[in-house]
Amino acid sequence: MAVEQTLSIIKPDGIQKNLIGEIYGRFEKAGLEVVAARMLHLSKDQAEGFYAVHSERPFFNDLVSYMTSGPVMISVLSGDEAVIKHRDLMGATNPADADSGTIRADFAMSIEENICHGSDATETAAVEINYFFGDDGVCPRTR
Ligand code: IDP
Ligand code: MG
Repeated sequence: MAVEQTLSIIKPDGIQKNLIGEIYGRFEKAGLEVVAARMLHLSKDQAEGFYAVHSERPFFNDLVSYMTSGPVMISVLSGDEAVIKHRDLMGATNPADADSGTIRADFAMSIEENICHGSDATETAAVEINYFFGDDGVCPRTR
């Protein structure tokens, strides 16, 4: 199995619900390691840039408002098959479709306010990690 890195964001509703430890615990139990983390209250420019791929979607403005409504916890996770493992822990985008026991099924309110973000491929993970952490700030894998 390949060791990968992926970008994780606990969105404003996850912070509001005081779920950082709960969510990090799930990552750690699944064998993922937090190798970088920062809490930020995103500016409109930062949120728009991060979600630029969705700029033509009808929900884009609402998504940017939601993502800038409070602080977020941004992390880099490392581990075997980290991208898909993290996506599996999150569950489907719409919590109504998410498997039970996933983060979104357990905590999300709606398809928009869905608690967490995770990169969808190693290529997008590299771009997203660079967006928030640049070339440094990510520790080498420790085990
Ligand atoms: P993902 O977060 O599961 O990868 P994406 O399709 O990349 O899902 O969408 C990015 C984010 O945009 C979602 O996590 C959610 O917050 C929001 N979103 C996606 N689809 C909708 C929608 O149909 N209505 C409102 N918000 C949406
Ligand atoms: Mg996505």
